[in-house]
Amino acid sequence: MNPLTRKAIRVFVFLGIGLLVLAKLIAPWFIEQAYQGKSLGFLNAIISGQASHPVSFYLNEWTKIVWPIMGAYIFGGLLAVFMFDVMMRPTFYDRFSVHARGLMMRGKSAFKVLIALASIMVSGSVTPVFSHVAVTISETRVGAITLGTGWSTWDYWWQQYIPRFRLTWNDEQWDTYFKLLKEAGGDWIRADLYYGDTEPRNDNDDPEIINWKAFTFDSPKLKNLYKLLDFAQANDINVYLTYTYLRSNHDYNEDRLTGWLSKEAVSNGFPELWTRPKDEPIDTRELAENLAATIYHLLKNRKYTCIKQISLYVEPDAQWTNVDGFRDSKFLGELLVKLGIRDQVAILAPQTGAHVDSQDGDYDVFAIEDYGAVVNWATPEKGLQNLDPIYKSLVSRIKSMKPSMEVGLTEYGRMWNEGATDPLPTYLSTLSAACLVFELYNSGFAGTQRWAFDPVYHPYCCFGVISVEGVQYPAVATEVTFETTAPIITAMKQGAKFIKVPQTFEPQRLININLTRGSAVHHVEVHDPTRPGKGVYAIAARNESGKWRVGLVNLYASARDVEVYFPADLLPDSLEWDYYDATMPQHTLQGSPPRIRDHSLILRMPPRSLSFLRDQSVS
Ligand SMILES: [Ca+2]
Ligand SMILES: [Ca+2]
Repeated sequence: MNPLTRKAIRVFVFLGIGLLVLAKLIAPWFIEQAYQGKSLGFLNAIISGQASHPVSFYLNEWTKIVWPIMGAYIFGGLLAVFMFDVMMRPTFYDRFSVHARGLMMRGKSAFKVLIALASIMVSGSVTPVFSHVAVTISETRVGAITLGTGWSTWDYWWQQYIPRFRLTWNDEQWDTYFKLLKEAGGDWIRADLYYGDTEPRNDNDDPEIINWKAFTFDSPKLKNLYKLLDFAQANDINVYLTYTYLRSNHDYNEDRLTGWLSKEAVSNGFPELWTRPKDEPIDTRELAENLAATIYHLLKNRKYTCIKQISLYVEPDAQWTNVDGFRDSKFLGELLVKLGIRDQVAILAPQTGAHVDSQDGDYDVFAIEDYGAVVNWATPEKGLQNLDPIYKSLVSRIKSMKPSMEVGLTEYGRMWNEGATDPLPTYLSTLSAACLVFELYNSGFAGTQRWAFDPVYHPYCCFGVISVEGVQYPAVATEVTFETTAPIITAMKQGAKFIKVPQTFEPQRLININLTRGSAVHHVEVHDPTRPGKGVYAIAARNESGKWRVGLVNLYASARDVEVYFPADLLPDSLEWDYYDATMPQHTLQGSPPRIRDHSLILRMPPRSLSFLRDQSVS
């Protein structure tokens, strides 16, 4: 039983006892007092016939009406408790409250709302049909996308069978890669480098004194990095630059002495490293010196303004021993201060896969990865599960910090699917990943990067959004295996151009182009009548021009109507609707959303779909 109903029953019982005491003990005493003229004046006046009737007559008359009164109380009270209990039931209450909210959103006065609701109850239609989802956008801001939304890119591999294939791309391949990268949207990407490419031998024995002559910034090995940075610079894409691993097997195998910073390589006579055991830098300060010198060159000599963040490690907890993503940021910060560029580039830490709490260090962006969230497609109404609890503490800390630190998700994309069958998982992971992105932006995250804009990933796991011409994938694959990767490497060597994997590329493109850097994220409330009500996700952002971008995810296998309420003072006057659904089309689909009436519009979301409403107001 509803606890409020239990309370109501208690109130009913106590009132009943009170009424009984009043009727049996207090009322007769009053009658006697009044009979003797000792009571209050107006009561005395009621009993005016003292001469014709004895007091016992009045007491008898009273006794006759006491039980009908009590009976009416018990009957009426039980009915009221029952009605109260019905109203408190979640489905009724939600429908009722949605209707009330709908009336209020349309600017009706509280009195009119009350009248409308009372008439609904009296007329007997006590369960107004609101089977649709309600999304209410508030004027309140909950965050801002200051880092951006985009991709991780990846050039340096640890597997023995994956060479630095970007070194072999011809101009046409680069063109198709950049064309797709541009089409895919995204205004924040990761670029990686190998320290051995800029400092093939340690410059000297002192990590605090840079011997510039020992650095090889003109090395052909850096051609790919410069190509990517040039593209980012020309297309207003911000870049986060990092060392992917402590070594690149391809470069290391060509010149093993470039592995001078790897303790294992040095102490074991520079052996094959492709089995990738955990390794340790000889001196983490040397890695910091390499990054400081390299970033100085990129900012000052090559004049890149697109590089906004740098980081010493990716997944330090998983890839290395005896490094600390927070601690080591301090020495890096000191070197950047000495070079006079500390305020020109942000330090990102710790960039871990296993979540840790923020700690002492010199960093401006707290970055983590998420590959743990899951949707069970047999129970979509339960929504995204297994979200890391650290998000909640991060958000509260962001809000309490002054100035607030930016929090970014630097890798995500592989979402675990329960209850899904082939070939849908390729798409469904992107759909559930969209829920994760919405959830994080609604929590105050400042940026997200999807793993990865790279052709060697099989799309089955949802990592792959681009591929190469002429390669047929088997239906199912694990992350990256020789069997799935070798045909792609071969095709690339033969000059195959890049193509998109529509069912992952298109929905991610929708996310990227709509949730752009500089957007403000507004509070949004989703009411989904299907308990527990998490089958629909929403985000409401306003871009730098003040235009709304409203994202909606329908996790259900059936179409759902959603009513979207805009704040009364921030109404868009024209909207366009892009969506991608479980039919897995080759392109994003477009529909015409109905016009906004009384602050809201009703949209029919296709089954398992990602939708974006784009504000086209001219102002
Ligand atoms: Ca050095
Ligand atoms: Ca040095």
